[in-house]
Amino acid sequence: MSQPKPVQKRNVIVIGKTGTGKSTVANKIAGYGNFDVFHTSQSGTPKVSHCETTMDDPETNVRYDFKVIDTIGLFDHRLSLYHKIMNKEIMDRIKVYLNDVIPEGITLVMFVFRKGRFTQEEEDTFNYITENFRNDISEISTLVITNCENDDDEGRQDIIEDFTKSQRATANFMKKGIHAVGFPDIQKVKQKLRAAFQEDIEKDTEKLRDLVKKADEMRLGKKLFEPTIWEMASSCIIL
Ligand SMILES: Nc1nc2c(ncn2[C@@H]2O[C@H](COP(=O)(O)OP(=O)(O)O)[C@@H](O)[C@H]2O)c(=O)[nH]1
Ligand SMILES: [Mg+2]
Repeated sequence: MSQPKPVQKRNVIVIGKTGTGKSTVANKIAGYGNFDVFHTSQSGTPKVSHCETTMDDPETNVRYDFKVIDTIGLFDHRLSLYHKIMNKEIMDRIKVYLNDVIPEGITLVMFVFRKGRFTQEEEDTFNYITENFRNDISEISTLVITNCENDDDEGRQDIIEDFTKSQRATANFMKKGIHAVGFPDIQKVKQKLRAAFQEDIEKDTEKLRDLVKKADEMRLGKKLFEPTIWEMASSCIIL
C-alpha cells in the first residue's frame, strides 16, 4: 500500500489597487483551468472571497492545500466617493474576513501592480496597506507586476530593476521578491498568437505557484491585524 502524501498548507492573499489584475492572478494560482473562480473587473460585485484547491507535486510527492484569497481593490471608485472612508471600510472587511474565515493565518501576501508608472495613488495605496498590516508581513510579501506579456526575460529584468531603483522602500519591503508576469485575456489575443501567449501564461502561472509553494511560514491572522501604533494613538485621541 502506498504511503499517504504529506500535506502542506499554503494560504495566499492577493491585494492591490483596482484593475491591476488581482482576480486574474488569483484565478491562475487557483488553477481551475478556464473556469474563473474570481470575477475579473467586467462582472460581479466586488467582494473578499477565497477558494480552496489541492495540488500534488510529483517531484517531491507533496500534496499542497492552497487557499487563495481575492480582495476588493483599494481605491475602488465603484464603492464610494470618499477614498479614505472607503479604504478603511475595505481594510476592515479584509480583516474581518481573515479573522472569521482564515483564522489559521497567511503564508504569502501578494501585492499586485500593473506595469507602468508608480503613481502617487499607487504609493498611497501601498502605504495605506503597510500601515494597516503589521510590519512583519514584509517577510512574507511579494510584488507581482502584471501586463508584462510583451516583455522578454531581459525586458522584465529591466522593469524589476527600474522599480527597485525608483521605489526602494517598497522593493525592500518585498522579502519574497518582485516578479514580472503577463496574463492577457486569451480571447482578446489574435488567433495566430494564442498558442505562444498560452505557453507564456502557463510558465508565469507555474512561477507564481512555485512562489506560493515555497512560502511556508504561517503568520497568524489575528496577530497580523493587531492594531498598529497609529491606530492605538488615534483611538486614544478620540477617547
Ligand atoms: N494584457 C493583460 N491584461 C491583464 C493582465 N492581468 C489582468 N488583465 C486584465 O485587466 C483587467 C482587470 O483585471 P482584474 O483581474 O479584474 O483586476 P482586479 O480589479 O485587480 O481584480 C481584466 O480585463 C484582465 O483581463 C495582464 O497581465 N495582461
Ligand atoms: Mg478583482
